[in-house]
Amino acid sequence: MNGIDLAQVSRLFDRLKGFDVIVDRDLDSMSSSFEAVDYKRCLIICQWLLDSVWEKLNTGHWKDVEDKWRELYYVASHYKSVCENKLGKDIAQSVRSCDMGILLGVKPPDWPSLTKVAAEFTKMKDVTTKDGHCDSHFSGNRAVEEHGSMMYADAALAMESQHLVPRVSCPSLETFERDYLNPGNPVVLTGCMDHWPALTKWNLPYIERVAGMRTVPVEIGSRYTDVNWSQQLITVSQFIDRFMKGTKSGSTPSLDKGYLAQHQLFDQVPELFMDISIPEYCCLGNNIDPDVNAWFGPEGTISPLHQDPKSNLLCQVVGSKYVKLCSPEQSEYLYPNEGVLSNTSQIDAECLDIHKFPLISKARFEHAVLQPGEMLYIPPKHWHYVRSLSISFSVSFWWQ
Ligand SMILES: O=C(O)CCC(=O)C(=O)O
Repeated sequence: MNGIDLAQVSRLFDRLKGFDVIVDRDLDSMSSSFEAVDYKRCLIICQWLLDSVWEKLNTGHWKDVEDKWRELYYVASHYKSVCENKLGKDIAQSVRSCDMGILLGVKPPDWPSLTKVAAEFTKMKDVTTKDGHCDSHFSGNRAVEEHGSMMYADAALAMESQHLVPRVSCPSLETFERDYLNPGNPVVLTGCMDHWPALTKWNLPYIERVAGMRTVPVEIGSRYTDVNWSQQLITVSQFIDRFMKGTKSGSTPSLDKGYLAQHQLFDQVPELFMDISIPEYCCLGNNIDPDVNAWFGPEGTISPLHQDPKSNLLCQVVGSKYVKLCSPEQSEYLYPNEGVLSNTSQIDAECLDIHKFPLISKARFEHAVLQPGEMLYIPPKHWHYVRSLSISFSVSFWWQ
């Protein structure tokens, strides 16, 4: 089941060799100890290899790291996961090793997919849904929705008499193209994702069952522009326990905000992809494959006011979100940062400081609250600020 084809291995290793004599030697030892069914030794060598490659991955800028090192990381992670399994370690450990390979490595051509290997490991262990210690307030969609609607009332009040993004029920492709896509107008589309199984299936126990063991990058901190913002690799179960429900001892969830934001979770856990579908409107772009990202987090996650280069359909599956938008023509009123964060405004979109940023009073914002089953079309370069009003799971499709 482990997907390591030994016949392929030596051919592939030759390609990966020649960077470093120690790494070359370790590759040979890793493969020979695996062949000799000495999984204990193989595991130790995998760890050496991963440690040496880790240093390469963390030296200099990420984009300058040669693919060969990342391929090596992928391969060693695969071996590690299989050895752990052969040695009878917890399946969660093998899944974590696969995920580290998926997240930090690159799949060499012809090498088996770690996504598939991880899925096989996941199947081997039917993760308990932990209903026993799950805080009942957050145990399913119903509770999430009740909580969401409470917060929704606040946001709706705040939005009274302000400019609202228009809402349209399932427009034809022609109407969408003519009225929204071509002129670059945002719109909330209703009734277009009613067929998504995710709408009825996704709740915390289900997500934990399907993806609980998977390691994901979680943003820690109120917003990515804050100085104390950071990212951590933790499992989905740890993320849910820490940020979305009371701990086992019944204490309150962490005061830190954690956000599984803009992560290609559906490539990592294809089972979740079966619960959604690519909106038809994406076919109006030139590229048939949109970038699909997951945005999963507790109440109060904030994506600061920023713009992205592509068209976006932000689809709300669980809970609700408040969104504030501003057209690209008004960028001069929004005080974009300089440098790498130039796509992000310096202003706090929900607490406008007109003394510090006087031009902001000229900006005309539009507002929307997205409820489960609704998708927001955000045109390219349109500024958007997003705050979750409850536990929330959204899926974005970027296309052009
Ligand atoms: O939902 C969010 O927090 C932000 C979504 C977003 O910025 C996007 O889809 O581009």
